[in-house]
Amino acid sequence: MKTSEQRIKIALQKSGRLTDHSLDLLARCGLMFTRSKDKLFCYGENMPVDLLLVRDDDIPGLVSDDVCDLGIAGLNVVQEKRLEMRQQGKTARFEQIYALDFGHCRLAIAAPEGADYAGPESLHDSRIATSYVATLRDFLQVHDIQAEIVYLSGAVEIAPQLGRADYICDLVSSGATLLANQLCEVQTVMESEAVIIQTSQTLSAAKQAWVNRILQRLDGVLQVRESKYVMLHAPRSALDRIVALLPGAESPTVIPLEGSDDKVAVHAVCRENVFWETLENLQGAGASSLLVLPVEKMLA
Ligand code: PRT
Ligand code: ZN
Repeated sequence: MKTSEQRIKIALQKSGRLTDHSLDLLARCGLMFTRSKDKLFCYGENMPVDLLLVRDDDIPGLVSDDVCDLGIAGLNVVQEKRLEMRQQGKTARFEQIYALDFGHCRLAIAAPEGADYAGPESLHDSRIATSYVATLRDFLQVHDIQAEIVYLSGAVEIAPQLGRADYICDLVSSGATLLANQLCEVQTVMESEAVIIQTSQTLSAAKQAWVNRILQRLDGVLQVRESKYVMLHAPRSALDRIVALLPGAESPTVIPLEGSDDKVAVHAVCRENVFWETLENLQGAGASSLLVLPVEKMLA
């Protein structure tokens, strides 16, 4: 096997909404890379991992065709590929591993302002413009709706003004684009965020070991995102109440305090954000010397 075949290839969006978040996530997993001159390739300096920078729509296909071992893309794009292949009688050869908590949006149906919409049945015999043909077709089939799908690769939101469609089915995050085009969101088709996918192909043991390592680090990075390390002093008598107030804490460490029989120190990893209100409630329950620290890395 050539050395290049032993290196893991991860497909990422080259330039767009997911690019910075994806690169940042991998950097936080400890990956250091140099970018090629044409910016299509990043060479991993400290791990046998290379990044392929491509259009987001191509990522699921590259992983399914085994050109890349892993890929980071929006669930909307991943689901579209999966459904497109299923509708062609094929099976996408990738598995979805984690949701990555960025790139949040939804695929939604929108109608011109003032239109009557009483649920999916209102879509009967209408024309719906979208770039997400397979996902929309699946939605219409599930709801047993006959409608015409008008494929547009971009600028979907202007289709109703041009008289090309009655509805659109497009991604929405803030809703500002719909508003600017006098459109009103009427139906969510799917919620989306960035996900990491892995080829279903069996990898060599060495490659799989590296993939597992990267996924474990990714899991660690995602887990610590909201996590905080809380330290406080508590009267022994109020210990149960105080521990119950710690958000998402698992088995806190309780340490005796030198020279004090009735007070202990409590250390806990809280898997949720710790807000001022929580600290005030802890204080109200008798806690003192409260300290909240960010957690940088975690390995279960
Ligand atoms: O060149 P390439 O094909 O890679 O880029 P692209 O233009 O297809 O992708 P890009 O960077 O726009 O989006 C990449 C991914 O980001 C998408 O596949 C989604 O998973 C995710 N994402 C999150 C979004 C949005 N939010 C979003 N708002 N993708 C697109 N939009 C569009 C939306 O359709 C609307 O037209 O942005 C516009 C503004 O949205 P509002 O609702 O905030 O006005
Ligand atoms: Zn795209």
